[in-house]
Amino acid sequence: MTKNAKLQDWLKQAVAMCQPDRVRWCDGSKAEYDEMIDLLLRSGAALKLDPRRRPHSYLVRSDPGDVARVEDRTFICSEHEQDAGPTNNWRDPAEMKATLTGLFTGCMRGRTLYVIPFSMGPIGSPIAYAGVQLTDSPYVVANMRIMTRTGQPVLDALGDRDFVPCLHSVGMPLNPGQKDAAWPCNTDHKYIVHFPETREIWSFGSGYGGNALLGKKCLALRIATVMARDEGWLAEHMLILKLTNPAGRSHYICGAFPSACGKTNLAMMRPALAGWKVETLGDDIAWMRFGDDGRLYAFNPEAGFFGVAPGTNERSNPNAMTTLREDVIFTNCALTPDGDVWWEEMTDALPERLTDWRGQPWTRDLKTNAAHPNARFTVSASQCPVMAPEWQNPHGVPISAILFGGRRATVVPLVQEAWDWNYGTFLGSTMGSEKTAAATGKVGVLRRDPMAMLPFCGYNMADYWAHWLRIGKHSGARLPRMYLVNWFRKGAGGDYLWPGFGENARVLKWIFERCEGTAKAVETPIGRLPAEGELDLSGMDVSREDLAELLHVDTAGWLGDAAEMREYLAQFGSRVPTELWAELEALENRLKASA
Ligand code: GTP
Ligand code: SPV
Ligand code: MN
Repeated sequence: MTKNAKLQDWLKQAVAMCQPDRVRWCDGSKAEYDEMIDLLLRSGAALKLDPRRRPHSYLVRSDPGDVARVEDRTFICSEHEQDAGPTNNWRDPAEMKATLTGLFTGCMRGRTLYVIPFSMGPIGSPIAYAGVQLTDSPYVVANMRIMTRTGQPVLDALGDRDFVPCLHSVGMPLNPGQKDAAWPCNTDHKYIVHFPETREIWSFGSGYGGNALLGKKCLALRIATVMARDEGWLAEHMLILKLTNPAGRSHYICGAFPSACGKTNLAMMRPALAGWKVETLGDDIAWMRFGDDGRLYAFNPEAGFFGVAPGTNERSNPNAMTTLREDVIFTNCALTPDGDVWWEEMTDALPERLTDWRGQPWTRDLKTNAAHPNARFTVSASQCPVMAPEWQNPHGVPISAILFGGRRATVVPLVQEAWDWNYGTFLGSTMGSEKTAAATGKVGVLRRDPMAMLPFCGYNMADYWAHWLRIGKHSGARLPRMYLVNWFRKGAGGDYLWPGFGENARVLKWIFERCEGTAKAVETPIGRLPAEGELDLSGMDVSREDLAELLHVDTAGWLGDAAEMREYLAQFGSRVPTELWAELEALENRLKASA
């Protein structure tokens, strides 16, 4: 329990508004987790997988209308519209509070309100931050226990300090005697709402992922970006990995890739190069601060992975497959006849018969997805066989390089290095990626996704770029090198030119050796690319033509992209830092001069 006055007051108000039948403080125990799972089993939301195949693991099926983040229902309610910026949905905070108060009034009738104190970052770490989530979803309680540090130790460390209040409801009150839905949610009203000035989160109507596990995107990104801006640090949609060369030297690398664009896979990679080692520190979010030595130190505020299942297999991500052997919550995967899960590309051969993610019989001649494309696993990071021992270091690890990358079928080469922080910030700010199933909407459309933060920045994106540029001017800073990478370049036939996954180690090796000062690069109008023979391709069968294409500087393509970037930046008006315009102009001039 706690004497925290803010928590007591807020809880009292929330209970009065939501009118739950019961209030329950979560202690984060295994017994409590088992109880939540039991509720899910009994409601029909979850199935127990065969313990001989997948011990202590469950398959949960969501409502078919509640399968991903809802970006069009995500709001940043700053006092001034300009402070949310053109890429966020803005509503007046007072009006939004009134709307939400209407929706939340009585919304937990017939249900239990769970109080989940959680810490983003190791409990008691000077750079961790606490939140408290109130929710009526046992699925959320179970997932939060895996994804964050929860329970009494969080309250003890919190004392009477401040925290981020996170109010969540699936938005489906129960009348007396009314039968509950297996996956309760609200079809008509979904609101994922952030109040950046007062640092509050209200989420209504969805039980899925980033909509409902409020420590993740809502707190550790959208609200944290605002705190980071005010306090001089960075809250980013980035993986953190440790790369060690055969001689035993290590560098830590962060990478920003949009949703479902390869963070988990890169973070857990088994390198294709003998003697090289990758260890994982985080797969989705990094908080970074300057250390006394002027370096940026990153740590992962989460304690688990909420990872994309489709595409994961023994070849693409063997470490994830090991992580998933037991104690996993799978959501929206398919079910095999022998009581295990399956998803697209899990096995080379398509199973003959399955139960699909909706619970319908599936046969391979149907040619539909058996698992939802945004099917996910929730699993504790401690189960990953390649976690770096220092992943829970309360001060983080010093970062040598930052990668930016998206899905680009054309134009962007396999890797390019920025000359300096400002150009790297420009490359990150203007990066594009083809949309994935991680959010609702049309898949495959190219959109600008600055630093992979388009859906996750809690304030005006242009001010966020200015913040990045300010970080680069930190006195005494010894800044990481910056890179743009692209594993998703396609050939004329529509196939990926680069094998990706473990083979990405070849690119990481070049980056490592750039950090060490030993690898050579060639200057091009778009940045520094690996010099002839500098990318280690030993034991790999990529054709000369494909390689040429992967490292080709597509001048016309880049000029077209630059024109799009100009249009994109223009929508932010005078808030765009002049440095970014200068970088764009210089890029265009270099491209024209080389054309
Ligand atoms: P979020 O959890 O949504 O933030 O995603 P993420 O960035 O962690 O993406 P993840 O690593 O889960 O990858 C998403 C999808 O991309 C999976 O289906 C992977 O199989 C696929 N993928 C990852 N890395 C590569 C790669 O190097 N090449 C190719 N072709 N596909 C990849
Ligand atoms: C993402 O969409 O970037 C995710 C999954 O990491 S979710 O938690 O649903 O946001
Ligand atoms: Mn993510």
